[in-house]
Amino acid sequence: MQDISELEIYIVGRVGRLTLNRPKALNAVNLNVAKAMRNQLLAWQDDEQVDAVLVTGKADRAFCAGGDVKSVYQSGKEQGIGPGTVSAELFRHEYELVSLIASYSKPYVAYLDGITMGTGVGISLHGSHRIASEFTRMAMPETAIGFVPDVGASFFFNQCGPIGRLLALTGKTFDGYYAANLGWATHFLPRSEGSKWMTILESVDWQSAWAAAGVREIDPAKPSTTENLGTEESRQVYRIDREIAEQCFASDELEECLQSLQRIEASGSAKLSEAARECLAKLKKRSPTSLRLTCELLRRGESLSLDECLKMEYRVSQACMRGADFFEGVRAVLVDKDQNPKWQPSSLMEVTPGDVAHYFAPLSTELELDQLPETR
Ligand code: QUE
Repeated sequence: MQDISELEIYIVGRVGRLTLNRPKALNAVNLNVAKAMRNQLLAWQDDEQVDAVLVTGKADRAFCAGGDVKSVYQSGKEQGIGPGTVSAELFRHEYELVSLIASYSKPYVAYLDGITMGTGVGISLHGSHRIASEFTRMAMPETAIGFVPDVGASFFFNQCGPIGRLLALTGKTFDGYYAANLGWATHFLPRSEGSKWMTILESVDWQSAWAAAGVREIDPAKPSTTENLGTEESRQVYRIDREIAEQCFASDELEECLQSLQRIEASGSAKLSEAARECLAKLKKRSPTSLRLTCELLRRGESLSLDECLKMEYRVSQACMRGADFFEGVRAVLVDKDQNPKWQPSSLMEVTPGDVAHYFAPLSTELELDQLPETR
C-alpha cells in the first residue's frame, strides 16, 4: 500500500495538481513521492481532461528541500546499500522522474514559493514554467553533505556559463532575482497572490488564468520584470557573483579556480575580495571528494544530453553510497546536526584522478539507469 497523502493528487478545472505534503521534512521527496509523482504524470499525459500540471508545496517555508537523503542514511545503516535498497531505488526513481518532466508533453508548472533545493530544483527546472516568489531560495547544496549536484546538474549547470560551476561547487543559496537572471525562474507571482492563482485555475481556462491571476513573465533583459524578486542587495550579489565566476570559475581545473579566488581575495576591489573570501570559506568546508567529482561531472556533462547526464550521475550517486563522505555528511548536517563532518580524505591533494575515475565506472548492466524494464 502506498501512502499517497504525502503527495496530494487532484484535478481542478482542467489542471492536474500535485501538492508535496511532507511539511515536517520541508517536502523532501522520498521514494513513495517520487514513484507517485511519476505514475500520475504518466497518467495525465494521456488524460484529455488535463491541459497542464501544477506542482506546489504544502509547507510555509519550502517548495521542496531536496531528496529524502535522511531515509537513504537510515536504510543504509539498517539494511546496507546496493541493488534493491533505498539508496539504489530513491536516486533511480528521482532521475527517471526528472527525465519524464524534461520531456513532458503538457505545460508543467512549479511554484517555487520558499526553499527549492537539490531534488526541488530537479522537479521544477526541467519543467516548462517555473514561478518564483519573493520567498524563493534556491541551491544545489550537495557538496555540503559529501554528495554531488545531481537531478541533471551536470547538464543544466553547463548551460549557465562559469556561474554554474561556482554554484555547483560552493552550493551557495540564492534568491528569485538571481534565479530569474540565470533563466531558472520564468515567471513571478508574490506569495500573497498565490492562493488566488490556484482558485482562478478552477474556473478559468489555462491560458487566461495566467493574466487573470497577475502571473508575470520574466525577461532578464527587462529589469521591471525581475526587480520584485529581490532587493538592491540581490542585484549586487548577482552582479558580483557573475564577475567572480568570469574571473575564477571559467576553468574546469579546481586548482586554477582556487588560485584565481586567492588572487582576487588578495588584490581585488573590496566587494570582489569579500566575495572571493566567502567562496573560499565555503569550498573549504565542502567534501574534497565531492568537489573533485563535481568538477568532473560538469566537465563530462558538457558534451552529453540530459538523459546521458542522468545516467552518469546515477553511476556517481551509487559510487558515493560506497564512499565514506555521503553518510558522514548526512550525519553531520541532517542527523546529529553538529555541522562538523570529518571528510575522508580531508584534503583535495589526497583525491587523485584515479579515485575520481572510479566513481564514473559503469554499473552492472541491470543496474544502469537505462536498463530498467519496469520504468521504461
Ligand atoms: C545539502 C543537501 C540537502 C540538505 C542539506 C544540505 C538535501 C536534502 C536536505 C533535507 C532537508 C530537510 C529534510 C530532508 C532532507 O537537506 O539534499 O529529509 O527533512 O534533501 O546541506 O543536499
